[in-house]
Amino acid sequence: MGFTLAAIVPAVPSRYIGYYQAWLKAGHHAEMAYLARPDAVARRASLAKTVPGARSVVVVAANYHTRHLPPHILTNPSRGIIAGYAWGVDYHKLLTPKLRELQTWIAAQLPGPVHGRAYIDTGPVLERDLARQAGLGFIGKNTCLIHPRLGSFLFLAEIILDAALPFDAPAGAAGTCARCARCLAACPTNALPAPFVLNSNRCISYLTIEHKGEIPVNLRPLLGNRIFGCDICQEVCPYNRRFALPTAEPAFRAALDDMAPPLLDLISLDDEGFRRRFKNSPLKRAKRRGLLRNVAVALGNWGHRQAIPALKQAGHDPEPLIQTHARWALAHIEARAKS
Ligand code: B12
Repeated sequence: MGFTLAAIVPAVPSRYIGYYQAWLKAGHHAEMAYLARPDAVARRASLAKTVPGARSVVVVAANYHTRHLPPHILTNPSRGIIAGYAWGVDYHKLLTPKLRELQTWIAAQLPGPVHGRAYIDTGPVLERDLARQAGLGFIGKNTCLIHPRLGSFLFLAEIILDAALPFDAPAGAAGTCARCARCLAACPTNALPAPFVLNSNRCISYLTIEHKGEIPVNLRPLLGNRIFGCDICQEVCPYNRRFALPTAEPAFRAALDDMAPPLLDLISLDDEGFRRRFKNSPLKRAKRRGLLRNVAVALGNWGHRQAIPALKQAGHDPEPLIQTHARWALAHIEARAKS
């Protein structure tokens, strides 16, 4: 069905729920309040709260890697870099039907009725922890689930079932970061203050996708040209550099302008243009106001005079969030020109 990895594990309580609670207590979830809702935390701790009588979890991963962008594209400040997971078709749309199909198929193999829930990304489930338990990889210092022979460009998903399936043998040693800490050193905003800890308040992925308001002024220059999500902590990971293999899924492949579009093409998008261009794309999540906010910041960071006319126009956008960031960018360019 297109999944790269799969394993079946018993639906036991997570060993790492304490780690999750400490992360919330430290405020590392920023404004993602849904992560801290007591009912949702309880469901993360116990899968039986989601599927009564939960006994098995089928954990799957789908490789979405297509290519590494070359340094001259990544560092071209006139282009905005989009995170690899968002280059092609929205994975929720693509993989949810496949996951449901797998659930139906499993139910058809078993005698008697089977109840279950299938999730990809959006459920109250510790997906990385489940994938680790299932032996699909290990947790890296960048907090990602890393497969020792595929890297971390993997989507995770799971089907929780009340039936007892034959479990896969517990995985052996899966790999480790050992002494490598390139991800911590490479993060421009220091969003990884310690190994295995991600502070969303500083994470470019959070700031450019999930954060709805103004981007803190002190962090804007550090965003560089990342306009939707961020892969820096994965790009520098030796497991990805050495082992990431291209996915067989054509829906994840994309043209250069879907991976690193010229910023000036995006800043002028109106509502209709945005809707048309990102109809099937994960970028829809940021909405026009979020994406153009990010693009304005990246244009300010480019600092080129060529951006001035478009930014002046964006400074009068009906959307106040775009206005304020475009005005910041203009001031930033002027200040740089003077210095
Ligand atoms: C909220 C969220 C975010 C937040 C917070 C990320 C974070 N690191 O916590 C933000 C918006 C920043 C984000 C960013 C990204 N995300 Co996100 N995100 C989620 C979401 C919805 C919840 C994650 C969560 O609960 N975080 C809280 C922390 C504490 O939990 P955790 O990261 O899962 O860590 C657990 C395990 O590490 C476990 N654990 C298990 N074994 C071990 C061992 C040790 C030693 C330790 C210390 C811990 C540990 O303990 C933790 C708590 O249980 C999941 C989907 C889901 N339902 O799980 C996707 C998910 C984690 N995201 C995903 C992706 C693809 C991304 C991005 C790569 C997107 C991008 N390119 O911009 C970045 C990666 C940034 C990063 N380094 O994490 C994938 C990750 C796939 C993978 N291979 O790891 C997921 C699983 C979605 C999916 N279904 O594919 N994300």
